[in-house]
Amino acid sequence: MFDTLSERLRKTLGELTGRGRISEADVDAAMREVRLALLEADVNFKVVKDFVARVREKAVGADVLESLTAGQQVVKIVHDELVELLGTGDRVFHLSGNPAVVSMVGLQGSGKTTSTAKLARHVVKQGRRPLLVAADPYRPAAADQLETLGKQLDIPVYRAAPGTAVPEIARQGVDAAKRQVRDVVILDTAGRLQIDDALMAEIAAVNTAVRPVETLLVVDAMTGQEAVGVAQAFVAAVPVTGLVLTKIDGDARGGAALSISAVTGVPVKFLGTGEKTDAIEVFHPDRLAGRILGMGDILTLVERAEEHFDAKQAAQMEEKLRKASFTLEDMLDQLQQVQKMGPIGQIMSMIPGMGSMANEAQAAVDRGELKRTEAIIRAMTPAERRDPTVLNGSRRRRIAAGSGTTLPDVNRLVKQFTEMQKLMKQLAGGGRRGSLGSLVTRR
Ligand SMILES: Nc1nc2c(ncn2[C@@H]2O[C@H](COP(=O)(O)OP(=O)(O)OP(=O)(O)O)[C@@H](O)[C@H]2O)c(=O)[nH]1
Ligand SMILES: [Mg+2]
Repeated sequence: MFDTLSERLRKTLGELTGRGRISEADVDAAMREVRLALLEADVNFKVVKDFVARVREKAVGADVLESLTAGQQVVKIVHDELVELLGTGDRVFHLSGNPAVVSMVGLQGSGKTTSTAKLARHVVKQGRRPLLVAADPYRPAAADQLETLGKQLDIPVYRAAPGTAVPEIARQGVDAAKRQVRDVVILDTAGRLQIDDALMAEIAAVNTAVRPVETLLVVDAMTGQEAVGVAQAFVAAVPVTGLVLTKIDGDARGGAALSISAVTGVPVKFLGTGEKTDAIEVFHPDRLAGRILGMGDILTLVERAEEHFDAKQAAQMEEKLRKASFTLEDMLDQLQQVQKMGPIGQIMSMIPGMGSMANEAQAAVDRGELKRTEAIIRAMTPAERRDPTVLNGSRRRRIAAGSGTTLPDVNRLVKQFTEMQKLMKQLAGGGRRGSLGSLVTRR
């Protein structure tokens, strides 16, 4: 998501920074591009209008244009305003109360149940003991889905007797949490196909019954401008305290989701970045702005690495890289570790300067190149993995056949690896440190 927006903004802003002095006309031309880029990304038109006006006002203001670094300064203004736009409101996830009650609301299929499980996992990491409550009495399958997720995560799920009214389910859930000494209750409420008065009254009644400290509106970032109206309706019916934007791993333009905060004043608190229960990020507007503007997002990358890399293994890997004793076997390990962190394109876009390569890298993965590399290494004997110089023609043909690839594929990989090894030896000689390993172990 945000790829096209990101690309266009990078191009426009790159042109600004590439220049020595800039004029008011240059700023105006750039702002026209920024405006178009935002509108094309489906950002709400009023939000765009205000945004561009604010940036322009600051950019043509007193000292900026006079300075020799005017281009960079304008980029900084765009960045800061983007952070401001994305970061409306109080983003703290409040978990006060015993139990702290969190209610998940939103349209059907927006990702409430998935996000309930993700949040539960998130609070467990903070040392809390959540209880999930299936507060959707209309579809038994909904409670089953939550129960399955709860089992996976080893988190209890409360189900009321069939026919129980939703506010009563919520009350019973809170009582159950007290009995089971659980300190957070997350209510997974029923989906709404569209804004419907009866169902709105129902979530309002839940709010009155159990007074959630957080009422999170779950919004599918793939829905367009309509999402803004939906959010406004929810905000009018219940005191929504935060947004969870889901499916930002998708390829929709995403601008509408980005506008909700600015229009409603409700802060984004979490992002859903995939279907699995670990695909959740605490929302940091500065990091997203950095990603959109191609400045990378090292902090999120390090956090993901810390979560998915084994620190000891990472240290060993770093040692090997330093001594240039890194083998194809290690490469296989590393490939698998990196893939645990998320889709390659997503990871690359967090590395400063790599943003523009993210799409190509993801496309390569989608074409199955990573799988091919893995298959080739797996088809080698341990001795071959440690020392690919033994790979003569017949061994290479055997590996190609064994991995379902072609001889040129095998040759290419061996060549790439040999070049990489040469580079590592040079770096090792220069005593420089590199690799993700050092990112992880530095802390
Ligand atoms: N790619 C991706 N898929 C997601 C994300 N969050 C949810 N999904 C998928 O979206 C679909 C709907 O998710 P649910 O959590 O069941 O949505 P819901 O709001 O509970 O749906 P109802 O209970 O029917 O209203 C599922 O297929 C999820 O796997 C996300 O962040 N990324
Ligand atoms: Mg659901």
